[in-house]
Amino acid sequence: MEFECIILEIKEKVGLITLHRPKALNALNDQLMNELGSALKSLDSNEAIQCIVITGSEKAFAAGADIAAMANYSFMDTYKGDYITRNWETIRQIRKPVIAAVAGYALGGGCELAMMCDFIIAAENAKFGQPEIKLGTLPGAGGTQRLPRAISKSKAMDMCLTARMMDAAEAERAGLVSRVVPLEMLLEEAMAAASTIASMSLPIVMMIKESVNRAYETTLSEGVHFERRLFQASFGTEDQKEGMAAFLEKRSAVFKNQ
Ligand code: CO8
Repeated sequence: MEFECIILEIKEKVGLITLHRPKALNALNDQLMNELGSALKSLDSNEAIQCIVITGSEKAFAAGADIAAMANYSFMDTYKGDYITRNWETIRQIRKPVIAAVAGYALGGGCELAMMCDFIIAAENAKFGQPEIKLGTLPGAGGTQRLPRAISKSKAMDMCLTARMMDAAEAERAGLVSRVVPLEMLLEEAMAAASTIASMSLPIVMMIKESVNRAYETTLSEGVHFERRLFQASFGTEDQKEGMAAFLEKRSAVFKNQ
């Protein structure tokens, strides 16, 4: 499939998606979101791919939903028309890990997209924010829900109500991002993390993703129960036998994704 607003590259077992609307700081219009959804689905169903990285440019991961495209929408357009909801949740259906490699602005829908990824690696120049309040609206792709879970109610309120941006150092302190690296190291670091994940057993990787995500949706006792079932299920895989045998034989494991 031909893409115009994203670039899709396959690097060994990693799918790299680069958001690419440079003139609009990667503002997330319908076309970009459709292309992103298609690319994510195709990587998820590609057996050769074991991890996905989404990145943007040095200046912007994404400066939010496309304000010019949605400025004149009516309530009925947004409610009935599905214009700006289509594909926003596709990323949540992806079963393989998705890493956001964020440089520059991750604002509004851009911050929300990054938070929908499994973890965020940020460049030192990254800036996160939910400035929708300045536009007379509010976050619409999970910002008011994922930010409090990621960084506490107090900081989430502060960001959503004042529209202030959080720099990379604060985002790391607050737990929004897992690592901060110099800008020139960002892609290398994200691809190295993706390659490490891609060297593991894919079914176990998927179980871990499913189990960590369950922590957001359920009680502690239900989550622990769910985790234990998956732990038990892992003993039905060849890769668990291989992983433990390799440890005991003091060699590297060779996983077959079985
Ligand atoms: N939408 C459309 N175009 C944009 C956007 C955007 N979000 N952000 C930047 N652009 C465009 C600018 O209009 C400009 O275009 P042009 O050159 O044609 O005038 C170009 O990108 C460069 O931008 P600036 O000149 O403004 O660059 P600066 O370096 O001066 O400023 C900023 C960079 C601070 C990032 C600034 O562009 C800005 O504030 N952008 C808007 C940020 C914002 O408010 N984001 C939130 C958008 S609303 C949202 O995301 C809601 C999500 C809901 C999802 C719902 C799904 C269900």
